[in-house]
Amino acid sequence: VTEPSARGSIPCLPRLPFLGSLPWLGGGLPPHLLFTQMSHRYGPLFGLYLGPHYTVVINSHQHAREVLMQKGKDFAGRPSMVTTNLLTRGGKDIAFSDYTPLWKHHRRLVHNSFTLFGEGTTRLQDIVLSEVDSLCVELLSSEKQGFDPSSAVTRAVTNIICTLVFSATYRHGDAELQEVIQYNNGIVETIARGGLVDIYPWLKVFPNKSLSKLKKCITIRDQLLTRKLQEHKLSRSDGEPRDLLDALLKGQTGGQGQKSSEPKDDELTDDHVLMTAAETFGAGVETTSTTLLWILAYLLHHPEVQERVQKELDEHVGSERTVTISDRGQLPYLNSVINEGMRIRPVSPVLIPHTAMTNSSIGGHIVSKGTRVLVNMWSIHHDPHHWDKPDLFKPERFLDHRGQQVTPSSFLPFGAGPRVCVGKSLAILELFLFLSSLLQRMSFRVPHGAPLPNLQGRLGVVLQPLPFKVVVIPRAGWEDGGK
Ligand code: HEM
Ligand code: PLO
Repeated sequence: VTEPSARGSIPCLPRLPFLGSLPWLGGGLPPHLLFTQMSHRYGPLFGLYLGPHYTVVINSHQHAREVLMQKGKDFAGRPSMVTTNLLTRGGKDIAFSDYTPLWKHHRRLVHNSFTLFGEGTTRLQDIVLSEVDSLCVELLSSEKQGFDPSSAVTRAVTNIICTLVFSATYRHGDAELQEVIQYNNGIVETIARGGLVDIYPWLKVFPNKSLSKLKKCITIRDQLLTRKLQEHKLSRSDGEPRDLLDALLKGQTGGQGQKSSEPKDDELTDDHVLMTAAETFGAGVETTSTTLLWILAYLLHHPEVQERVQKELDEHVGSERTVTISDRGQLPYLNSVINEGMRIRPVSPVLIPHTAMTNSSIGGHIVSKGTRVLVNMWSIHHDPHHWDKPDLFKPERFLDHRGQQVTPSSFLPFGAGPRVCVGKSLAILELFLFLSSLLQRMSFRVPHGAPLPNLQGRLGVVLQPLPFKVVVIPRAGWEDGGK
């Protein structure tokens, strides 16, 4: 290991007082592409000033592993930001809360509750499979001329999270489900646009249209979740937790729920419970549905990939029975398609900012406490030194010559270390069960005369595909719509 500082300082963009490096960040490119471009000029590790904040940008998997894993604890902090403070009541959640003993306890509790519903029981799989079934029925009876699949996919994924978090399952068109979907869309639309506000916190005193929309959506969200929390407190028993809300209530000190009016430093308050539920929604819905839509978009571009997945499914599962998670080991090509989708279009092309908790170093360069660190997953997933023709969709890159699965070291779709995605195993379960059942039962085509989906995407809070249309063709045995 090279002594820190032996390598001199990290190359840094120019800066002006007050504005920092902002004048050099123009050009309108989204951050992940801008940073990738800059890494060609400054090297894979460079610094810049976002307003007053010194920020290091990481573009190589070696540095990413050092920051996220080897020195994970040094870099496990989160900066305080205006929009996310609004969203999380000042960091009473998991994703945007700074690294503290309470946060560690909180994260462990959420992680354990997820595990409770996942491994060891078939409950989670049953919940997912029942939504997958309804989605298949809906898609198979859809408009034959072509339709946008995004609302059906979002509804299915939202329903899974509603069951997990507060045991509600909604029927098609339910008013409360519509409300959840709408406020969530409102937050997604506004939170990333408040970008500037997060650089200059004092800007929040100016009227800001998207900030007020964000506040409105947060109010609606909080009313709904407070209602659910009250219902749960009344109907809760000492037995097994029914859902995430029950598990969190049980995890609060004493198990009876604390009054949020007199919180102690080491206790999970009702606010924490509420913010966790809200975040599980946001994270659980946006990421999974976006990934599914990206994979669908790529399958429309590559009918040969779709056929190969279906061939694999026909050989190992057939059309008679439901695919389950125990089939996963038998379907390496499908798993590779999922991996390739998450590689080529990471939902989170730049990870949530990390901050240095102590003085530390990256690649032998000194990094002082409080430095912000942005991990650019886009450039890591498109690094030509590690990926052959990185802009092409080639699922085979995740298979070796014997057709066995391999995981390249430059592949980190869920991050890693102390801040790794808490929903990782849920996400993998969902992606697998959705795609396997969909492709077992139907094929997707571009509607006659319609263009192929645009693959550029649009960066909001996640990187989303632009709307596109599909036609669904039932496969043999599923012509009756699977009812
Ligand atoms: C964090 C990816 C699904 C909950 C993250 C991070 C990434 C990620 C890249 C940030 C890591 C970092 O900052 O270093 C994904 C992808 C998903 C997915 C690609 C699906 C395809 C989910 C689901 C849930 C979830 C289904 C919950 C139900 C979270 C939470 C965090 C997180 C709470 C914050 C962790 C922390 O800061 O300690 N995810 N995620 N994610 N994810 Fe996911
Ligand atoms: C999505 C909109 C919700 O209303 C609030 C929300 C909570 C958690 C966020 C999520 C949003 C977007 C995706 C995030 C997730 C935490 C982890 C995940 C940022 C803003 C990723 C991919 O890092």
